Amino acid sequence: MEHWKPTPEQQSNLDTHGYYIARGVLSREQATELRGIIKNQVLLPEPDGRPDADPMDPMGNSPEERAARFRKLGNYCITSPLIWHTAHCSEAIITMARHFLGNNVVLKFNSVFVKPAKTGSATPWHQDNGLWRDGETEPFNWWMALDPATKANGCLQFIPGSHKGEIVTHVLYEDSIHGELPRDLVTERLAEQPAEHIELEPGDIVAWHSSLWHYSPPNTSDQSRIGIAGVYTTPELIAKRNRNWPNYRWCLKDGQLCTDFPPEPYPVDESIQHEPPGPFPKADAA
Ligand SMILES: O=C(O)CCC(=O)C(=O)O
Repeated sequence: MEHWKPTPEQQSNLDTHGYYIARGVLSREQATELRGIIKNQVLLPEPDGRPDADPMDPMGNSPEERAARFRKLGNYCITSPLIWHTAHCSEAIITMARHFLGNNVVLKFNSVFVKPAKTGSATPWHQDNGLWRDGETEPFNWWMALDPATKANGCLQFIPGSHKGEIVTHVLYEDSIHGELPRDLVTERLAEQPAEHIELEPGDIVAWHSSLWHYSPPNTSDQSRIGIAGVYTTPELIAKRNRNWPNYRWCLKDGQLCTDFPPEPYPVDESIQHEPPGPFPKADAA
């Protein structure tokens, strides 16, 4: 496997702004193939789907209804061989992870962020490690565009430099979809430092520090904005943090790219904590 290292500009962006962009990590054709797999998953009705008969599924099963219903496919990327080998466990991305984490790399999280045209909702302002609540600051986090990601269709926004601060307690508002940074802090911060919009072409990635404050707005455009994301950690960091995650998978073992499919689980240490540290506090009680 080739050794990757950031360009001086990427390194300086990572240090000062908390992220860097790498263009064309996958070709446009590869990105289109991955997007096709995801669209099939999201849009095709269940083979035996009869939503009218299912009172727990009031949103229906037509392609339009399914498109409106999915925000995120958590853990989907470890179930799709094409996505796994082309992205999360590919030489192109693991060589970057190795630069930051060393010769043993374990996938911690994987997601598809679907953000459909017209109906795609916002992801609230957060720090990734503010949601994880495991104290990790070291992992390698990336997000890859499979559709063009633009201001119009709700690309990611970052507050540059915000990764240098502490991990802030995330809170829940009445309308929160998950824990988020306190909204008054975000407003104050944005008044000092405007957000940067991360516009990407299919196959480009952005990688950021786990403490970076980030967000994406609703998609009011008629273009979908599908992206995939991954977070890696290492066996040493897993042993150091008192928190277990259920979907660890080996990607790089002693410098060798793992080629198994299904991907090999990283064994969970039963002696460390399994349960999340309780619900996020309510915003007014925080
Ligand atoms: O895709 C999005 O809009 C949100 C992604 C995100 O917040 C993340 O990967 O941490």
